[in-house]
Amino acid sequence: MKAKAAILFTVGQKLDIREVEVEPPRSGEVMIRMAAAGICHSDLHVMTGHLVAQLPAILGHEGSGIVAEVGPGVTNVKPGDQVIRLWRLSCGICEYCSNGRPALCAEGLQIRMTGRLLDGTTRFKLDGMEIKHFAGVSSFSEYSVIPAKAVVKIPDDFPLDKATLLGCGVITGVGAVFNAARVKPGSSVAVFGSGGVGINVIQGAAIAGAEKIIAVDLLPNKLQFAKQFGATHTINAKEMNPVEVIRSLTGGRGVDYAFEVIGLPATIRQAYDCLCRRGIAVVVGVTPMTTEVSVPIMTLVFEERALTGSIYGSSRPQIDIPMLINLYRAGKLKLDELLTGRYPLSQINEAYEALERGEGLRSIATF
Ligand code: PAD
Ligand code: ZN
Repeated sequence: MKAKAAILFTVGQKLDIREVEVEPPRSGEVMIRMAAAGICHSDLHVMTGHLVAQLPAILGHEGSGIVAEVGPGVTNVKPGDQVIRLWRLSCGICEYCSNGRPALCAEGLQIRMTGRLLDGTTRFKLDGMEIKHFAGVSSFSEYSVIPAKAVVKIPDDFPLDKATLLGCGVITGVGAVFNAARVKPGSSVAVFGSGGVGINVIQGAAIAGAEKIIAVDLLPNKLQFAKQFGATHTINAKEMNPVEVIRSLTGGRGVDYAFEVIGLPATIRQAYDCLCRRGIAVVVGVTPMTTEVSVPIMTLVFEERALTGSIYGSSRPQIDIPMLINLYRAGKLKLDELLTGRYPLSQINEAYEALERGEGLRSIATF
């Protein structure tokens, strides 16, 4: 089967739209006809070399579509089902899966590091050349093949464009609040970075019943969005020192929870510095893999502050995605307002340029 797809051949280049050959799904795999794919900063990190991936690869790790074909042994979905694709495969039986932390499963890491599916091969070819699967998803392709365990079936009447956003931005942001930090009602929260993922930390904190939600960004439009999604206070870090303002907004105490959703050592340190005693800082943003951050032992030990990370919202997608769908249907989770841009696959580079300029919140590529 032929499909148009956006390929990254070399770090620093734009995505190239090419027609690739997609092989049928093998045992335990499904082929998806993509409906939409999300424009997330993590793909941009791959294009700039901040995040390492095997190339050439079809990028994209947020996406939704319809099952076109299933390989032998697949029982959880059938052709015609609407699905969301997960960028972290999990085996379901290892220590981490059993403990409710499937994003830490080694099976998913294997696909992420090799760019090949579990049998060690790829389903994409371009003129006979092997093309890798980014994050095992490669959502920037009209058709792609993925392990059946890495899809979540969603209701037939759920709009696929909105569903796309659940697959990374929403589950990562809301999940960091619900699963990693476990934000309590009445607590105070600071969020560094109000982009596509950070805005979901903000709305997650609002759903969790936080009393103060302080959004930090450099762009006035993002801070405007932050208010719309539940921020009670906003700070433009270009104009003032966010740590000082957060301390003064909390009467000198500091916040219970701080989230870093940018991916910079300086803002990770700011998130830690604005905590109260026993406060928790959760890093969601991705920095280059060799980056290190230091914090003073004085506050780590004597104030029992915590610094931790959250991958894929520390979520259990088969439980959390249906929960997010229910929250949307109950009018509590904003998805309509989150989707601020649509680009045909042919204009995917323009979508990434708009992301770099800081326009909108979350965009999708459509097929
Ligand atoms: P985005 O570009 O939509 O948002 C980033 C935001 O940070 C923008 O609004 C910027 O204006 C703002 N910003 C940049 N520098 C600063 C600064 N110094 N101070 C305050 N604000 C600043 O990106 P995104 O929301 O798609 O992704 C955010 C990060 O999260 C990125 O590093 C991405 O790779 C990471 C991510 N992590 C996971 C995970 O599982 N941990 C999943 C998905 C994305
Ligand atoms: Zn993402």
